[in-house]
Amino acid sequence: MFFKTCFYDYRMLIGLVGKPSVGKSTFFKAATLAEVEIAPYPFTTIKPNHGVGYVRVDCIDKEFNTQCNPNHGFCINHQRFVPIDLLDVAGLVPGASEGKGLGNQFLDDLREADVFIHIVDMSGTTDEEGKATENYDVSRDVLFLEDELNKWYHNIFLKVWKSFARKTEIENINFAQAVLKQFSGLKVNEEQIKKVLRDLNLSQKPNQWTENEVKKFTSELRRESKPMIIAANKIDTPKGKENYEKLVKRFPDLIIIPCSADSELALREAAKANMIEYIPGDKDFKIIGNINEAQEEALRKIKKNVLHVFETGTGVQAVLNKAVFELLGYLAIFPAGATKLKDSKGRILPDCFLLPPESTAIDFAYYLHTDFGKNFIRAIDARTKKTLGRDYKLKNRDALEIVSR
Ligand SMILES: Nc1nc2c(ncn2[C@@H]2O[C@H](COP(=O)(O)OP(=O)(O)OP(=O)(O)O)[C@@H](O)[C@H]2O)c(=O)[nH]1
Ligand SMILES: [Mg+2]
Repeated sequence: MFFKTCFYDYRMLIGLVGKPSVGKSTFFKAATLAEVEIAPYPFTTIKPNHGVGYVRVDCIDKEFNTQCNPNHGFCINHQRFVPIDLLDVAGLVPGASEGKGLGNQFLDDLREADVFIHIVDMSGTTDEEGKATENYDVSRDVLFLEDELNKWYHNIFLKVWKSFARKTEIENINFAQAVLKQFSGLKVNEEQIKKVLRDLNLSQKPNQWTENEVKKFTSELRRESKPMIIAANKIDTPKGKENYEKLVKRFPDLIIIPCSADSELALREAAKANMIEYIPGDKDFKIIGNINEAQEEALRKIKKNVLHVFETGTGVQAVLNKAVFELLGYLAIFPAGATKLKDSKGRILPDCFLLPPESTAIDFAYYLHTDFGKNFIRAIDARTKKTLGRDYKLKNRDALEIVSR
């Protein structure tokens, strides 16, 4: 069970990471439409930008032949946009863990992240420090960033490790507790620590681990608690597609989505100015307002070079969706009365919540309110009107009523 206490105000946090000048702030701006600085030189961003972005869910209102009124987010053409928090931070350079660039203090800003989006520049025109170059091997960025993040965890771990190294006998239970304490604030949970210990099949005596085993442990814990998806950005540039294809070949096990944050930003701004009709994540748009020739040409290029080339449109919405629903396996759940879809204020299907994988009906009840959890009687599926027990495993896009005493 996930929600023993309360998660009501909790919102998923997605951290945007990568070396300088790859387009982190552009991605952030495209996803949030917040005003942030964007510029073609390294370390444009120093202080983190925090904003609200959205994941896109096929709204269930269509199935009920109605139009929802979201409390949070919005719904266009029965596509529901559910809020998530986004954090855009300063660029990370190789050697950050030893203090290079801006060092890795800003990783502290990312402690609370549930998942990372690694923005990688596919143009091949920025070097490892974000400065202009040519024919840069983009796969190097994937390797160095993982390495820096792992070192971050490793350094935190070493602090607790020293106290263990002196003891002769430690039980794994105490060890897990001590690691948990050391990583508190980093959204690492005990289950993840135990899973890593199990998966790596390391010796029962952590104080006897070799340096290599310690590294394996910290890297795996990082992967488990801060999973990462890659946004292969600047796909619209001349070498973009070629470098993206190389990257996919080189790292077949990673989730890599082609992306053009710049194109998405242009489309969202044009939509906001009522020049076009565009639903984030779509592969097309329609011109509806007055636009000049230059604007029309820019939009035509986006269509030809990005939207019509890649399955996932500009990739920005696809990256957010894949991070939340594929990588983390979260479920979008709609609270819905079995006999009426309106809340007390007359709003139809006002909420859609994101719950972790494996969540059950009782978890959902606790998520809504501790009292619903404590006094849970049953759940009802609003589509089929069937009764569901406390252990019913939630499915994505479930519409449920919780009945409590
Ligand atoms: N062609 C192209 N250029 C892009 C794209 N995304 C961002 N850029 C450009 O890349 C440059 C850097 O963008 P930023 O968003 O400031 O990059 P950043 O990663 O936030 O950089 P730092 O804050 O310095 O770490 C700017 O000139 C952007 O216009 C894209 O999808 N395509
Ligand atoms: Mg920036």
